Amino acid sequence: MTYHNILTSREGSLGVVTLNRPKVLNALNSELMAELVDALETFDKDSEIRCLILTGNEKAFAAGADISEMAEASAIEMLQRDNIARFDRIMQIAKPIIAAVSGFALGGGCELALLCDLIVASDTARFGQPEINIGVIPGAGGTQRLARTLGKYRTLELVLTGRILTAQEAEQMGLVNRVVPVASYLEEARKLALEICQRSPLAVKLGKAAVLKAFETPLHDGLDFERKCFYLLFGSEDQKEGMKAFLEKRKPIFKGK
Ligand code: CO8
Repeated sequence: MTYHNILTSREGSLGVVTLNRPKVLNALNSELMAELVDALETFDKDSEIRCLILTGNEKAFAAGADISEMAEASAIEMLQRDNIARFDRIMQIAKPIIAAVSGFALGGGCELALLCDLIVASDTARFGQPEINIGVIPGAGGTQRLARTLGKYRTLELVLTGRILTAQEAEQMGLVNRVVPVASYLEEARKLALEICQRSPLAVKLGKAAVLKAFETPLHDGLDFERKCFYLLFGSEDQKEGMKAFLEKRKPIFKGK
């Protein structure tokens, strides 16, 4: 697939996807969403890639779904386009995705960041669900993922008033992993990604799956899933190598086997 709305690059075992519609603050139109899913799924299948970064530019991660594409759409047209189903496909990506967010992460842009596994924010980042200002509500997971992350009252304030959070507020509320100066947010995301890249890819994959399970299941089922993943990893060469290296006081070499 040729991409017109995103850029992709490989940096060793790191795959980077950059949203690239700067004139409209990376508004998420159908074409961009299709390209984004394709790029993430391609990196996910690539055995040399261990971690992904999703980013925008300094001014905007993404200012939401493309309003010009939706404004006159009927309910049936929205259903037929079903851009939101693409968010479900991003949820199926097995490798960790780090959102490197600067500037606006609003509406669908905030929901896209919330789909990622870690969020590194620049001190200029702004998070919010302003859909209420244009007569709708979040549609790509915002009400559910924010409620699970921030709790009922903070989420309702954001969803019902459209209030925008500063990066510092988002950090205090536990919405982001860290806030760094705008000059270094991408570098910080890279550092975090490279740390993950050095771990066993199998353990990383199952670690992500097990943590995400916590949002889907009762505790007992989540614990059951975690235990099975834990035992399963004893079938990997990486587990043998990791524990042997610890005992031999050297750095492990993980192969993802
Ligand atoms: N859609 C389309 N165009 C946009 C969007 C958007 N979401 N956001 C900004 N733009 C465009 C502007 O129209 C403007 O274009 P032009 O230069 O041609 O007039 C350009 O980007 C620059 O924007 P502004 O001039 O408005 O820049 P400001 O710095 O003055 O303001 C804001 C920045 C505050 C971010 C402002 O642009 C804004 O409020 N944007 C809309 C934010 C919003 O309401 N987002 C929610 C959209 S609804 C949604 O996301 C639902 C998601 C559910 C499904 C997802 C499916 C993909």
